[in-house]
Amino acid sequence: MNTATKLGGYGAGLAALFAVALGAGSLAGPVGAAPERDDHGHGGHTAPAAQAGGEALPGGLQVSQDGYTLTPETTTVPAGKKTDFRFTVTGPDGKPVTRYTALHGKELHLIVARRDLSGFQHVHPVRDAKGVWSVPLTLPDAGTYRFFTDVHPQGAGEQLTLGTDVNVPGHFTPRDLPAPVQVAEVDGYEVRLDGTLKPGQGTELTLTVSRDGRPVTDLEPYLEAYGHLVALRDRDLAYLHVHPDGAPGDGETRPGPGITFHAEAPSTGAYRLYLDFKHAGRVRTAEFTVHAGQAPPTAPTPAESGHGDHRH
Ligand SMILES: [Cu+2]
Repeated sequence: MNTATKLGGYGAGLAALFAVALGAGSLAGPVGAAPERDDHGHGGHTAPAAQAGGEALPGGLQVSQDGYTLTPETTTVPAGKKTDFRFTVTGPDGKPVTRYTALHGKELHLIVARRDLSGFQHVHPVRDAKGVWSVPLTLPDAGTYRFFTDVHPQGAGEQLTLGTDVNVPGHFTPRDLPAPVQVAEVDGYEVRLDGTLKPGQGTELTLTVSRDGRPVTDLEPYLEAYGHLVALRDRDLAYLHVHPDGAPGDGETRPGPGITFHAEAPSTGAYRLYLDFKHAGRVRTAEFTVHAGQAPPTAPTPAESGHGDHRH
């Protein structure tokens, strides 16, 4: 009894403290509290953590995070025309960032996908001395695209995936999300996916590359790995962090046919996976739809078979 009362009191105290902290955060937020600029990622700017209810958001959902903002020079690009896409990543001081820590051998990775998860591209823009990034891009079809930058500005507490929408005007025909398959084909290669995504839990995914039915055992290093995997959540395009297991030259990792990754899905639902791999001097992308958690609609439960006309 006594203990319960004490615990209750303790809990109430915590709740009160939390409420005070939230109040302070929301008061300080809009004013911009200049003195506490971040050296620790989320130290100074308390507002984002408080808004997210204490849980870290998946990457790619925010155009601005921890004081760093993705700023395109234009958010409209014509369909089917090669365009020099230019942008900056500005820091907490409002100026374009010019110092980055490389990730997989590049200062910045630009990932592009239309919001229906078609039209994937993974490119590496070049930066000028003033911090302006540019890359020639062709977006073949109309629609709204999500542009992601994977960066680690020096001074930021962690790697950031910032996201912005870019519009391509014209008649837009949305594509339904392709059904899950275990083997994807690209340019005469077959890529088999083994492993499953699980909500809130890290799992291993292995992608095995073959060509004409024969395993490919001479994959070429691409971005300091034998494969680069991007995973996007259907509907909001949350960007998952996926890490390759092993690297070329570590004495253990073989150049195929299997490439293993660690991935964690932030929730149940459908995801689109994009595997970049390099062979015979070219980078190709194999794509998969996968479901984390709930069974995909292609596997009806026995209880539901009564729906079918063929039973009675
Ligand atoms: Cu990249």
